[in-house]
Amino acid sequence: MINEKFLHRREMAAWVVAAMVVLATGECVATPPDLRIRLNGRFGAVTLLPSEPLTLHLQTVPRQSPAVSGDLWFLALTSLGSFWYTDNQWWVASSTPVPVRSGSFDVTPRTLLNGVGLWEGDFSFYAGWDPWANGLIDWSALTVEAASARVTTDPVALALDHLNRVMDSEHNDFYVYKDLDDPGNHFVLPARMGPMERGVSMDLGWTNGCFQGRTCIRCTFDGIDWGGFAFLNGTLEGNQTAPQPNWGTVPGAGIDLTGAARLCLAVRGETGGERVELFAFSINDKPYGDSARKVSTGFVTLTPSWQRLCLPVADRDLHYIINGFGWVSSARETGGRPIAFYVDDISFEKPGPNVLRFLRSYDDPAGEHPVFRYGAFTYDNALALMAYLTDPTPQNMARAKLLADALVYAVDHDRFFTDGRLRNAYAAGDLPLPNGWKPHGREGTTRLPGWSEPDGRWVEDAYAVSTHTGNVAWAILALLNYVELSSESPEQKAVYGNAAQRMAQWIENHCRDSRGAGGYTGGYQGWEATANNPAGQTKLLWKSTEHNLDVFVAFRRLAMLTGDPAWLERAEHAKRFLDSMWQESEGRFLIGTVDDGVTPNRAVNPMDVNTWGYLALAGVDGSKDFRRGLDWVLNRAQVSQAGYSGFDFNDDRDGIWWEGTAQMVVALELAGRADEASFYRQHMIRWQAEALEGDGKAIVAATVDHLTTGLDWTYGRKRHVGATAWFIFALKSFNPFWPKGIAAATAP
Ligand SMILES: [Ca+2]
Ligand SMILES: [Ca+2]
Ligand SMILES: [Ca+2]
Repeated sequence: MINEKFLHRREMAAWVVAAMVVLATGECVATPPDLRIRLNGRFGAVTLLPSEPLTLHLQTVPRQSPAVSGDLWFLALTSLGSFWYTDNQWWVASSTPVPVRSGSFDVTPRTLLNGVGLWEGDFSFYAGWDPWANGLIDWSALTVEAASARVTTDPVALALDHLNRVMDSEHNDFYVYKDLDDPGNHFVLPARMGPMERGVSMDLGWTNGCFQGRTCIRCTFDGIDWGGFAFLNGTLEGNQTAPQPNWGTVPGAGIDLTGAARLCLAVRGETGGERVELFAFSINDKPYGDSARKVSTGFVTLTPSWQRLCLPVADRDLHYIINGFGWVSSARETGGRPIAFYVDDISFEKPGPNVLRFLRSYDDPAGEHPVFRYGAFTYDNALALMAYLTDPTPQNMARAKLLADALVYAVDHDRFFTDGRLRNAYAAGDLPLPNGWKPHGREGTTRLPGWSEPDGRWVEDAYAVSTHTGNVAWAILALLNYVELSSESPEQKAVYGNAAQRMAQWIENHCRDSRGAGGYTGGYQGWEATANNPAGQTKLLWKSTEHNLDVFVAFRRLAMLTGDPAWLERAEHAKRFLDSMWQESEGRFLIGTVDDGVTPNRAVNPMDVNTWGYLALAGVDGSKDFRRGLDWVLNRAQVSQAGYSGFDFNDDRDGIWWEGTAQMVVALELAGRADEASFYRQHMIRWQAEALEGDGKAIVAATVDHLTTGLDWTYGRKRHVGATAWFIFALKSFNPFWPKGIAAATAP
């Protein structure tokens, strides 16, 4: 019985592979519709808890007309056999193919599965179409689309799914508007249309009764003449900090939407009966206007409840779009009556799995501070890259590569600096600015996180735009780990290694310090020099033990990668500072120095200098017993709270900081203290499953909101990419400083 199933699955896999091979040889006889499978709104593979619902939706992109002729199939391969979807019979178990439609039919988007209670195991879903309506699969002209789901209780697989979901959250579709300031938005410049450009207004941050998420758009028209808004890509030049309208006169300022199936949005009237036209691609008569002819709903009558409207766009030439959405109303249509209505969730059906991007650090779209809603911190993304390396499936390695590519892109495409520095954070969403946005004359520069104030000004966070030495060092470690653990070609590895060297050279050139015991200073703070900020960034003068631990390992490993002894000397320069911060009498590291670069800062006692101290230096420097640092953490930062045991960031013990707890687990495990490691690991696994703000997958950063660090930031009850990545390290006993072990790493 089991063997039969196994054989059957292999047969089916061969069926799909055969179809792919045929397609690759180009023997198709007709243009098939594009079939796209979404699982819970996501492309690709998803991992589910047994209790989690699964929705399987089919998107279709008709190439010529929605009516096609042929055979259409939907197949689910599962551990309990194969199932075929039929319109009347739901999913039926069958060992032979069952076509859902045979003949001529509309390939309309449809939901094929919407349920809970799937059994544990792997599920593969296929949609297949061939042009001969004979009820048989015709191998020579079969189009297949596949997606997979895994139902499991494995904590690592579930945690990785959290990273996947966050990584893809802005790229499952191509958004025009999701929420105010959402980094996934495009065509972000609304420009007035109509005589005198008056009589219309919009509130892009309306919060009452929205269709989806935190905000929607409230639109008004005063009932006189006509008017509306066009959502433009716009342009940005020189020192401008806000985009300017472009109605089709500027070349190189369009967005390529090729592959989009439909433009979909949600709309409702304030009272019902409002008459509006919704459209896109309206700029058709200008030299650099929309390449696509206008699509429009025509004038439609709104209802007081939300309606979902979709406009097919796949038959248009979408390679150069400057107007992604718009609306108008007119006195003639409204009978001279003023109207108000709402729009939300405006997106083109177009996945972007390969778009360069970083992960939002906190999965908290309703959170109080915009930089935590949307900022993708460099450190968290270095960790996410490494988390994928701990489970090197082809899918995970592809994601690690995309993050490595994003780091390389970031170091080469700053909007201002060309000296190898990274910023502390980037915007989630597309990493590059859109075409036509050229701050300081540069194209494709990286987007930094920000938000609009109520008066419309765009604001950025001082920490996010700064460059701290430790964050650069973590990016170097991420690239070095990718080079060591991936099977890239030597040429490609050199690309990542060279980018790591440019980052390291920035640290050496700008942060090497001769005061006191040497080492490297904290980095540079604030915004680059502009007309409003002529002084530019400020050099930080304090020195951090953590930063120097990161720099020490990064430089040592660069020396090994490049064979260049200069990096060894630089690593030793960091090491001298580390030696001065080790307190032999107490058996622990201090946090670093104050601004004079000499006087130790004894006001703050973080635990992670000791976990990182152990992970970075044990086995490198045999003259000190860094295990004593772990005992210091056990004695000074251990917290039991609400049934959980773990560690605080500092020694006031106001709650559990799970990222640090995971660091302790890795360190204790590598120190041979497996029982203690196992104890805290079990508490983390329970926290993953039980935290109120969690989803059974992510790690919520702390057991309390505003967990103190002793420094000028706190941790809260928010799902955190960094904590989730460290959780994966803890379960995999992965040391991010020396993933192959120090002995192996330092062998000649
Ligand atoms: Ca057929
Ligand atoms: Ca919304
Ligand atoms: Ca604390």
